[in-house]
Amino acid sequence: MAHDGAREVKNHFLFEVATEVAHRVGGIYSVIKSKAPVTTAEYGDRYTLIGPLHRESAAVEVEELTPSNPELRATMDSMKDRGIQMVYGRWLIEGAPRVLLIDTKSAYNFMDEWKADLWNTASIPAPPSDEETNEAIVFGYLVAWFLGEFVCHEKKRAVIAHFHEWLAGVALPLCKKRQIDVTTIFTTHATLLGRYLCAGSVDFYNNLQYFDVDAEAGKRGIYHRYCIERAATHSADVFTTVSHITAYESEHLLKRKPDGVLPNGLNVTKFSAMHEFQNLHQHSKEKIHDFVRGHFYGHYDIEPENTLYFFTAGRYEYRNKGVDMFIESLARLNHRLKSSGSKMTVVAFIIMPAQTHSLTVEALRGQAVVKSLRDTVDIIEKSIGRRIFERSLKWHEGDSLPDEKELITSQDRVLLRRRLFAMKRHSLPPIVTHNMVNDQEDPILNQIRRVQLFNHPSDRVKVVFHPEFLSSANPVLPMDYDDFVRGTHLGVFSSYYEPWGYTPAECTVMGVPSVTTNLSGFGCYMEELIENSSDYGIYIVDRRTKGIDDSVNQLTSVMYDFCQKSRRQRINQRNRTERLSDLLDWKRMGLEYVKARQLALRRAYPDSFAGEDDDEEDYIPGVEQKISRPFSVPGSPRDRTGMMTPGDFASLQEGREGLSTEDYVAWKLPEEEDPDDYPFPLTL
Ligand code: G6P
Ligand code: 1S3
Repeated sequence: MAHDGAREVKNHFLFEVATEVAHRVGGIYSVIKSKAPVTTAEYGDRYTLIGPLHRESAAVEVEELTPSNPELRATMDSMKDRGIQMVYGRWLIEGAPRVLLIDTKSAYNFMDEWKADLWNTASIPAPPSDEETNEAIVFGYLVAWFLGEFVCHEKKRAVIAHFHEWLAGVALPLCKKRQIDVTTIFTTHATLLGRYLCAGSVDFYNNLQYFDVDAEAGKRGIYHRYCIERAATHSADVFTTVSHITAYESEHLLKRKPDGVLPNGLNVTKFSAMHEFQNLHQHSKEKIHDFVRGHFYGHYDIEPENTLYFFTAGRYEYRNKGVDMFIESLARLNHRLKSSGSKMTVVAFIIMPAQTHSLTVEALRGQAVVKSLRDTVDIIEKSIGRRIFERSLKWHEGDSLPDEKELITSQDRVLLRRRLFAMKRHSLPPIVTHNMVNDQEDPILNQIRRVQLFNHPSDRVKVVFHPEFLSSANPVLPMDYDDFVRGTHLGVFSSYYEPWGYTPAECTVMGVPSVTTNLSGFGCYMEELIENSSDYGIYIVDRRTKGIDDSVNQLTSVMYDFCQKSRRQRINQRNRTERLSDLLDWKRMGLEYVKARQLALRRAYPDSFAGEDDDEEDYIPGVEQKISRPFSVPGSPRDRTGMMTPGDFASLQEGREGLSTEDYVAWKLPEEEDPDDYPFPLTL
């Protein structure tokens, strides 16, 4: 929508609107939080994030401030005068962006009026019982109200409002209908229909163009939500999504071709010591060993030196996140390891929150008995030390040396025996660490039962299902997620529906190899960019052209081959994986956001760009150059590519006048090192 052109595009304001501002629910929180440093670096206090107020999380995440901008203050005051409560402040994260959190409950008295308006102006129905949609509507009306007021106070400069996901999208058709003088961007991180259709047993990707979208939404009781999502998509000046695969999906299910792809980045931490991440791996792995010792007590036939930790994690979407395939592949891996007589043990963790009552007594007991054993051994160790010392003091030439019979007293033996008896166990080590609300019907547990991975001593693959997000305050597995990931050897994310997929990307920046699929945004992104991504610890399973059985076999082979690697090979591979981090850094990825904003300004205020080239319309071209195989892989050319940015395969235009892109760096693969030069011992 072109506006009257009176606003200055230079030094424009940016509002980013999402329901997960200072409130973690899922992936969008990761996007806006990790992106904050680059966006605040570019905008300073011209950037404000807007979200619904959740008092509990705001109390810990936000420090309240009075806005210094008079137009913002005036806007907030006028809304407060009408009874709307809000909190403005600094989000206490890196980058410290300003946030405006609006209390939707303080506007619920307007809900019926707004629902009627939504129906009259946009023909979007709103059933009374869908609370999530009620929230989305009230929040959307509040945001439109805010933006409308703000541009009445701030008359000089342009305003960009960038909305994430349908839940924050109701304001988009309102901005358009009311002709509010802002330019808008809508980024979808998934489509509602895509998520629902994939969760059922539908051949989604081969039928994308044939779905009767209204009927499918109606059948699933989400027609009204779908209407909001579609209205948001079509009302935005610029429509984007997070990956090419979701761009294709959006085109068919939302009926608008995205203007470009904004892949998700991460805020990459660089350690001053190059190999610090390897040391951290070792340190975190020790903590996982501690958990395993407790969990498997009584059947502890595991040698830490020959044990590999695999894991999957994420929101509990059994089929979409590929847990079905992971478990089936683990069963096949178990069979292959057993029949080849492998000495390796794989402990596979599934970290997915489900409804639980509490930790199981057995899980707590496991950690407790091992702790008692450790305490007892410590006591015995100290008393042996004391006795050796005393005995040595009294030693004369010709005396015999102290032997072990004298050193371990009968009292020590009794103590130890008592601990050993406490460790007797008649049942197998449990699969799940918590009491599940719906144990009998839980899809993960049922799949594990079906493939009979019961942690039997003969099994080379053991399974632990932790149906709760990790936390260092947890008494059984006291580790935060990042620490845990660092300690593992391989992340496995065999998703069927995954618009982007932060989990494998997080593994990459921590130097942990991972498996993903060519149905995930991240997998496709890496496949496009890297010639032989498995050399870099990015394994991509084909779920697009292969049947499910072949895909399962491929995943099994990836895991089996990984088990054949020597420690030295694993260390090398982790180094290569970690070297890809810069590729995923917001410093680079954020450039696409810059381009999207630039395009939004150009569309709304074309007069401000008069005289410049107008080639904005090219749509998602392909990658021009790939990162070649690593130097250390024999027989590969060393034709490094330089200067690659995500813009090499997105459509949006480079920042021009009024936008500086100097914060964003071009990416170059770091030099490969000789593993023999590592400043730490390689324990082979
Ligand atoms: C890191 C540590 C090494 C350790 C290795 C174990 O690289 O710096 O000291 O030997 O991890 O690797 P692994 O793959 O066996 O866990
Ligand atoms: C979505 O969250 P999800 O796990 O439901 O958004 C994330 C952030 O863009 C994305 O990484 C993920 O693939 C999507 O599925």
